Amino acid sequence: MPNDSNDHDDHGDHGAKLTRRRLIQAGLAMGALGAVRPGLLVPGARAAPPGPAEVLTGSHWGAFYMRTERGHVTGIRPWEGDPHPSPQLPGVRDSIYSPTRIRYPMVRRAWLEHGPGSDKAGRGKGDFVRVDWDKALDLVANELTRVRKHYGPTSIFGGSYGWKSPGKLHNCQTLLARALTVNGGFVSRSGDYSTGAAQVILPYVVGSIDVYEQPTVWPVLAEHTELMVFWAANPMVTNQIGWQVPDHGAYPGMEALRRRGVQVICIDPQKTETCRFFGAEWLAPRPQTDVAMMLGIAHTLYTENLHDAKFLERYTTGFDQFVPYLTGKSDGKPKDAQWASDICEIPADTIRALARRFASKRTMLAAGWSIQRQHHGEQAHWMLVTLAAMLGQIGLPGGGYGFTYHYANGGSPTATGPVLPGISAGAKPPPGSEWLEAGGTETIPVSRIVEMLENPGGAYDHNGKRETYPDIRLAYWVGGNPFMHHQDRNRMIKAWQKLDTFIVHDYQWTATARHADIVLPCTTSYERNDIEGIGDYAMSHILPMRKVVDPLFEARNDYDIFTAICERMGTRSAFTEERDEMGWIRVFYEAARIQARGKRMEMPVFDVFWNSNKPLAFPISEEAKGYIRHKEFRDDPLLNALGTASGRIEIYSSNIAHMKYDDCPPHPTWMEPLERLGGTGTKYPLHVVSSHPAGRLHSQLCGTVLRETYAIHGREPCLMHPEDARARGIVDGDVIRVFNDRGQMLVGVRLTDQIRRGAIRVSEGGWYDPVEPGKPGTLCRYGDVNNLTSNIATSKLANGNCGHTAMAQAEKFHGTPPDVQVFRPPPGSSA
Ligand SMILES: Nc1nc2c(c(=O)[nH]1)N[C@H]1C(S)=C(S)[C@@H](COP(=O)(O)OP(=O)(O)OC[C@H]3O[C@@H](n4cnc5c(=O)[nH]c(N)nc54)[C@H](O)[C@@H]3O)O[C@H]1N2
Ligand SMILES: Nc1nc2c(c(=O)[nH]1)N[C@H]1C(S)=C(S)[C@@H](COP(=O)(O)OP(=O)(O)OC[C@H]3O[C@@H](n4cnc5c(=O)[nH]c(N)nc54)[C@H](O)[C@@H]3O)O[C@H]1N2
Ligand SMILES: [Mo]
Repeated sequence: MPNDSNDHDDHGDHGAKLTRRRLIQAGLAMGALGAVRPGLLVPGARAAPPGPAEVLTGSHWGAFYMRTERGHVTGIRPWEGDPHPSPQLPGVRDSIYSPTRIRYPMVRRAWLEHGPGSDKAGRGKGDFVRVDWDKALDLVANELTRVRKHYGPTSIFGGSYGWKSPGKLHNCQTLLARALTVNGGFVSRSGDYSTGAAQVILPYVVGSIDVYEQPTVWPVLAEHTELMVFWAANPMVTNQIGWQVPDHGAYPGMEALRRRGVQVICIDPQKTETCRFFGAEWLAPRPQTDVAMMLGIAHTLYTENLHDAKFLERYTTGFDQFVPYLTGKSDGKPKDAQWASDICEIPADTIRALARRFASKRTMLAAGWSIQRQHHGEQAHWMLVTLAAMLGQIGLPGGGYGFTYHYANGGSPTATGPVLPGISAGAKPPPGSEWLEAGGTETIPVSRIVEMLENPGGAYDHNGKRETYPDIRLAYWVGGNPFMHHQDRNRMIKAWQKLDTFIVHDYQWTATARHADIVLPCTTSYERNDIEGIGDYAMSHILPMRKVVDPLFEARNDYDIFTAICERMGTRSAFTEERDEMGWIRVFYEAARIQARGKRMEMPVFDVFWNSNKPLAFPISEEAKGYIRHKEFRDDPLLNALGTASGRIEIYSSNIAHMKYDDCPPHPTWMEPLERLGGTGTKYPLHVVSSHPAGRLHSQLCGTVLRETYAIHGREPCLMHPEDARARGIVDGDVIRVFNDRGQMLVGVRLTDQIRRGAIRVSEGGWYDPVEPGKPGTLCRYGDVNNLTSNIATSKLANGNCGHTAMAQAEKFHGTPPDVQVFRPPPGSSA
């Protein structure tokens, strides 16, 4: 891989890669490196010594010590350097011993007895047979060989997306890509589910994907921002986790804003934890109508001459092509506050007042990502940048826009440390083989997997190109849960029948593992040695992740599983480069040490670091604490031109105009989504908000004790406004059935006035628990919200997922609801 991070092609990577590159460049430009104090770095300057049997490690939830007694983890305690430990830590410990652990290699009976492609509709029924590791590995190696020989590398899908555990070596997705690469290639994917639309459109608008880059840092906001607008962002909840090990630096950042009494507005169908933390103003537009609301604000700015014409002139292009649309000159519909109000249900006066307040104050527009995980989601971030450009505060301290204040603690000042390398997908790509760098022979946009399975050889449009779907026979998934994360579960279950073979490694019986033909049990992070950085943006420490306990049952490391498969395929040494676990960890550390030396910092020798049981800290420069996004561009737009066609912010994009897409016009535009609250022709009355859960990470930890803190009658909670409930004869605590034409599920209802009328909230990540597995349309007993969502793509430009596009109906469930089964292992699997 040509980059400093080694995950291929997903947001962690884009995040780490671009952020780091930017920052390293910024650091060089600012002379920050020269300012760093040379000398020996002290591991974990702030850490108190751990107790006798406590091992320091970490994961998506932070760095922590695990206490062990007789080889068993009996306690978990956050690392002292964590300013805001995640309340999910008890679930992290429990995940090791959860009854949902996969214990042994398992093969679906029909597949084992009758071969690949047998009884495809039987997937998900749980009829597994335990096999020993040798047999399981032979089956996998032989099947990969068979499929490749008959159908070629483009018949194997290895683009396995998801939130695999951190760790520079046990990065299971990169390990899968590496194993498939050394054996001749595979089909991978581009983009991710998080920012599928925004990361494709923003390069046309601001010249970079932007959504993973460092925004103006929190200390600058605390000093300069007068009005902080969280637009569809809930940083109090979503900053709990990081792609690497989170530093939780956003929490002291938010605390500082609160202390200074900065005005905060939250624009969200829910009165979020963030809104409550700040005691903020809550504005609850109809979901999916934010672009209309932003246009209403823009119209007021323009007609009241509150927009910054000088900024628009100097730093943007295309405003004059956008104005006729804004004023209605081009289509007869002025996008004024009243027009916007009719769509979004925020009063026109409030919209006008927002425009005046934004313009009169130093305003930061901090947007989350749900608004682009919707039909035509590209428009949301484009319009938000346009609004910020009209306000003219981009590049000023505390003003402009930011897209990562809610994610992985974006806005934490970045330390001046080395970039820790990790395992790469292609051992050593021969010159000219760019496909290796992309991590696959071919790629599809990540969320088009169902279309791909439905239309082998079919053509589709993507970002200006005409592409063809490959003909997939075998899919291999590690470190992700597509039977949670993908939309329209029932359509997906049917599409999955295209596959001859589906292979999964996981440590828990997710719905994905249950739908596999071959299931291999892997270790958790706490059963292996690894190394990782703390803080996706802060990059404040390097963390030794020492093994806490031995692997449970027959679990093996993904690295060892792939090594054994490659051994059988004759490619072992290409895969391992003759290194074992500790060998790799040393290599990564030493590479960082050499880089650090180049920055006049001396890291301790590896053994000292490893045995210290402490993270190694890097200094944060004063420059980093004063970082202002787009300041260089503002200072000199010619010398520091953006990476767009014009070098400026593009409010009109000729590149997009050339594509002539009916679902992505060349300037920000309000377009009706497939269905919405208040939409004409929309069949069902309730908008389903599938926000990210406060009590888990997607589906991770749903199988743990944490569930008891939120489940209602053992089911996923559904928030509903009391008036919506009354109209349906529903009372608090009822089990209700939520349904639409795509699917149905049971959930437990919680009535609250902290969600707007007409919207219900069921977090993504609930485990899919079908009453009749394999049967499309069957009732889900637990509450996987993707039973209800649509598979539609955001547009031909980005082909992003639309997890936040769903309308449904709800009714009281009469009779005895069927027991939830999904938190018990499938029959026969614990023998
Ligand atoms: N409706 C709706 N749907 C959504 C969203 C939404 O907002 N609304 N959000 C979307 C977004 S942004 C995302 S990122 C996705 C998340 O979707 P996923 O990332 O697929 O969800 P996770 O539950 O994190 O799944 C990760 C899986 O990896 C496994 N795993 C962890 N570590 C390892 C390891 O070391 N080895 C192996 N082999 N397995 C491991 C875990 O046990 C878990 O099963 O969901 C998307 N889906
Ligand atoms: N605790 C926890 N933290 C996480 C995750 C997790 O699973 N658990 N997942 C991580 C990942 S992978 C990602 S991608 C990020 C996700 O970050 P986001 O995509 O920003 O998170 P969401 O929860 O989907 O949405 C944020 C807010 O948008 C609101 N919202 C939904 N629809 C609309 C709308 O149409 N208009 C407006 N104005 N608001 C709307 C929701 O009510 C919610 O409060 O979070 C990360 N952090
Ligand atoms: Mo995500």
